[in-house]
Amino acid sequence: ILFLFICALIIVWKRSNRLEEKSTPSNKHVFRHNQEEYVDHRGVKVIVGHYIGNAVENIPNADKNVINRNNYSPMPDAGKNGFPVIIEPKDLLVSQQIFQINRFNLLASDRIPLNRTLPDVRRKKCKFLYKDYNSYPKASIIIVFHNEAWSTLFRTVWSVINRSPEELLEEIILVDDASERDFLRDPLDEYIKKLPVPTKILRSKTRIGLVHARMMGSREAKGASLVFLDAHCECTIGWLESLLAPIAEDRTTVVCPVIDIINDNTFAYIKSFELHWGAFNWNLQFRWYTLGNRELQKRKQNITRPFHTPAMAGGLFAISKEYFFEIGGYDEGMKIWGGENLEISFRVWQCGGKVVIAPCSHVGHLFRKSSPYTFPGGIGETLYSNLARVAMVWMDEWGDFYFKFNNEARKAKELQDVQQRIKLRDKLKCQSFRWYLENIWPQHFFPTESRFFGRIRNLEKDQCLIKPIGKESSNQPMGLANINICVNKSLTVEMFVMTEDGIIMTDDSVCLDAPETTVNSLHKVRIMACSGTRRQRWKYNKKTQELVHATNGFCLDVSSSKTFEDGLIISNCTGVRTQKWILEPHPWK
Ligand code: LR7
Ligand code: MN
Repeated sequence: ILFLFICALIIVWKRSNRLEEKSTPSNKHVFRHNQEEYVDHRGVKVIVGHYIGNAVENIPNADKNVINRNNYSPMPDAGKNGFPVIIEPKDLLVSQQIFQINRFNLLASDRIPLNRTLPDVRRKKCKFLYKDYNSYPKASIIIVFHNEAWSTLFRTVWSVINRSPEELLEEIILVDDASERDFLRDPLDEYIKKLPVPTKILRSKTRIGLVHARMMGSREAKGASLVFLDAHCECTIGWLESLLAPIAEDRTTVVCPVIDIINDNTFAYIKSFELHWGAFNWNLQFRWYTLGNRELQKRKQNITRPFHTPAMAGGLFAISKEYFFEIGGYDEGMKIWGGENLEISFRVWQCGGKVVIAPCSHVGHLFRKSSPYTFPGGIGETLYSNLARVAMVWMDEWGDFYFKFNNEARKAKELQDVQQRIKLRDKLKCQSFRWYLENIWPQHFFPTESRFFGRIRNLEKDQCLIKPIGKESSNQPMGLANINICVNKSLTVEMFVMTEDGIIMTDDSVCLDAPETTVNSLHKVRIMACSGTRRQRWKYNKKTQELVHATNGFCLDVSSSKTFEDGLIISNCTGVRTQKWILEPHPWK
């Protein structure tokens, strides 16, 4: 027996060694949120959820019992320190079947202990900061949910309890937005009684959506500050004090953490890029873009200091309770999901506050590729009527720009009554959207009076520039399309903005890019993330109709050579017709 026991020990020891070895985290890789493919902690290339997501379509519905049961069944080391959970081949089918319930790998989640460890992903300097707890506003943590899984919900809760200074935690408020799962009723009521931090549950009888649910929680909150979290987050050490400190300094600051990634398949905790801020594209979809220059410079001097962001992602932020209600809480004309993050961002900026990201605060969020729940009234209608409200109340002539090109939002607009919110804007004496764009997001790629906005058309070929579609739009050869095709494409594909500084950009902050200097004049022109560098400056000569690169002096040209199969290049300016471009302005208001 002793012999067998020793053998077992050795096997276990060997196995755990092997796992450790494979899982050594590496900081070499940087990750972006909406990337489909990334390298995980083990250095393995992963296509995010692709396999699982596709497989689910072909598998019969998961057993209803599984949906309604809490299957949390932890294995002590699963997911520890943020490592990925690997599902053995024998369990793959089951894991795929139940994937669709929550649109994440529930089998993996249910194996990870609610109190799993996570790495300290902060910069070293952060560890010595934010110790003056007495001066920070105590937090009511507000977590709203609709049909969340037990393990993700309570891992959120436990990560708050285990990694927040006790002195700063007033309470946790859970708001149940009419969930239909039995385990979220009595078992939850019983469970929260035993938690070491005062925890309440508020319930809505009808589905009210996240805005109303958060308002419900806020009105009940006793803390001097409100901290909102999605119901599938994991907080890392130091997250709370660094969120609250900026509020103590200036009560009109709204503070977001850096949002790290919890993989929807493996539940690996992946540190994300700190040099991004939040903004939005022409369709008002929230996006992460490279930090603006001014913020980058400030950051170089002090990497722990919170930096400005034009918009917040929405789910994770801290705000003074008093200030939250002073600036109008949320727009309660909004339904279910979507748009509220831009609304509160515009409102805070335009009405005298600020929105920042605190680099010392890291919180993981479980990113999914689709939404697991129903949208009463339809997902499109819900989202577009919320966005229509944002545009109508806060965006002035850029609201018109949005409606002009977005049919759904235009339809939704007719049904909106925004009187109360306009009144609020007047009462708070808020700035215009022009002020916001010029001062808070000068790198924006929206049209203005002093910019060209329209199609860029080649004289010889009768083709126009198009933004490459399909793949990630960045680092792609620039596209060209026949003019008859081009005018039928969507706005985001065929329209370009040319700024006074000669930056030719289009939706989603991508710019026309060529090397600053080049010996070889023939060179592909690419579309790249706007960087504000001289690679992306052009001059339009109205007389010759040439688009000349500002530093290398070559002309934008269309090549018919096979080596440049995509056509767009720079070449010696010779006055040939392929180097002549017509800037066709388009009305945008
Ligand atoms: O009807 C609903 N009732 C709810 O209570 C719909 C949702 N919810 C809850 C839900 O259970 C969850 O806890 O609201 C929370 C947010 O819903 P998600 O997780 O489906 O949203 P998301 O993570 O896909 O989307 C982001 O955008 C939303 C727009 O309305 C909200 O602002 C989310 O909070 C926001 N999430 C984040 O900001 C996390 C980081 C994402 C990024 C980038
Ligand atoms: Mn979420």
